[in-house]
Amino acid sequence: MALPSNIDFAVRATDGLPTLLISEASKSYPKPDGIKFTYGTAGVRTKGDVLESTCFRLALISALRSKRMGGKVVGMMVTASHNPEPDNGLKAVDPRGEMLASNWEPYCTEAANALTDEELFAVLQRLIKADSINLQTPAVVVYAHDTRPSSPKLVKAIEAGLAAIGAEGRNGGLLTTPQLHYLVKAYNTQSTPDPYGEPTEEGYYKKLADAFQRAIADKPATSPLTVDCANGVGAISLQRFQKYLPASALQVRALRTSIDTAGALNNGCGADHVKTKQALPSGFEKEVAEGERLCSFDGDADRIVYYYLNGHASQKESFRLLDGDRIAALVADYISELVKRAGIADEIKIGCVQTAYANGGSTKYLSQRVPVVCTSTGVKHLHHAAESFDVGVYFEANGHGTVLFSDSAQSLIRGKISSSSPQGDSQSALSQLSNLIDLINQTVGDALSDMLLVEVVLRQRDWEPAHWDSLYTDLPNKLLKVIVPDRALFTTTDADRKLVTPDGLQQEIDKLVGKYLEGRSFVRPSGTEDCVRVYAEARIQQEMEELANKVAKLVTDAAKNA
Ligand code: 16G
Ligand code: MG
Repeated sequence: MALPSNIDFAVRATDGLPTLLISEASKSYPKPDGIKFTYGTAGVRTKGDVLESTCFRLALISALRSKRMGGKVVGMMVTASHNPEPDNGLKAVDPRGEMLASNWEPYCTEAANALTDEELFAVLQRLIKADSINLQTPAVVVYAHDTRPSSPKLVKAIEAGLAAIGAEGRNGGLLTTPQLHYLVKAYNTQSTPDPYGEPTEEGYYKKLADAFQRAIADKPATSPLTVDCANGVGAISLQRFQKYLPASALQVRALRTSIDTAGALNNGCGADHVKTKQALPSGFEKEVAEGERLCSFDGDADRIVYYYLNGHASQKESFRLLDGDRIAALVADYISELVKRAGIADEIKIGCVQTAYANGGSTKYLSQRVPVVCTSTGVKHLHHAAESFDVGVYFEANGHGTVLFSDSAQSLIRGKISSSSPQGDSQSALSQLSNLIDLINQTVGDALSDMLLVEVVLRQRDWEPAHWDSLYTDLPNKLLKVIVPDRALFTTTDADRKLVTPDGLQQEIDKLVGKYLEGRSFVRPSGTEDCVRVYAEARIQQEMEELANKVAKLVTDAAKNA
């Protein structure tokens, strides 16, 4: 006997995916022809005007992720960080506020590239089966976006995807990337014994402002801090944050805050500009003075670098960069000292995580103090490695980083704080560690939270930027971009430090590197741009320049001959 024709739909609508609803909605979000999307290091990233179908489809995947995680809230962030304004991107955030589990990334890539609805459903069905997802579980997704002109349209596509699959969407609005990560974790810990914070934008500001004021104790601000906001969303969050902090606690001068000026985002400013050009944001030479503390956020405010001038702005050599490596050194030293003073050095193992881009000078300095490990580029790798320590300090040289306190380290620290005993040195060190636990955004690198952390350490130590700068000496270094026909020819191993292919290229690089005093160089394909990156460092500036150029030439030749 033939089954009634509505059986198929009924079965799918109750036990399976609501494919009819998704197909209907998906008509408004066709995949653009000829574009191959990749969910890589930092999600999907490309031109903002071709991303609507990807946003629609990744909303479906995010809803499945939420179901897979028992209905916990997951996140989606629309941003292309430090990339130029016409770019945009999307990344998914797991319930603990971390990057999406990497075994889901290939499904994101395949879903984004599916040519038909049938192909899309096949990907989703495979995922549902492979991860035993119960489609009856409700799904909740919180999403937010940066200031790019293409962002509102992409948010609409996310909303359409969530509606089609029947997931609850919560719109976080205009937020920095780390604020979205915060929200995800805050929602999911709301009804636990140890809530991360109030799950609102205001809750985020209050948590940071309170922790900062406790951490600086009664040391008032002595000089203002100038912040380059990259003309991005960091300008908004910094301004909103200031309402929660008395000016006496921190004087901030916010520059590059033009979020509505077309083409201004990350243009001649921002953390990436300052780090890669090793120079001030354009125009700063007329706006800042020698010795002043300066810092730059990137376009979505998950990175920060500090810098200052030790001479007149007109002299190029006056520019002194205090990058992610230096933040790691400053913070690891300070936390180590607090842990010793608190008398818990035997119980708390502090470690540092870097990538191959860390300057050799910083690695040497840190290794003499704490265990240091090197991972592949990309926050998820560093974050994961940092979790193996009781206190894991991770920073990329580009300024993305944070500090993770394990659950047991947090309980140990907080459990030893006594409300009755007098405030001896060990008690004050424990309280300060507890303040730092609240001040630091432990989900992901956060420019605002990292800025406050640096300000606390400098203030507590009474240090000017020059003192911080004097901790160690950087080896001269350079990062070059090489455009090649196919960057996929370049594959790496050993945390990006060695090339596997093209055949023989690594041996040639090794031969070259051996000729330079303290020489080091490595080559890796970019995960966010269509290019290959070459890093080089050496004791002598001129030799380093030569090494960088010669390795770049080897790369160009190898790509041509492949
Ligand atoms: C992304 C990564 C960052 C990494 C950079 C490398 C995240 C959130 N961000 O911005 O960690 O340093 O890519 O870029 O993972 P590249 O692959 O183009 O050199
Ligand atoms: Mg960023």
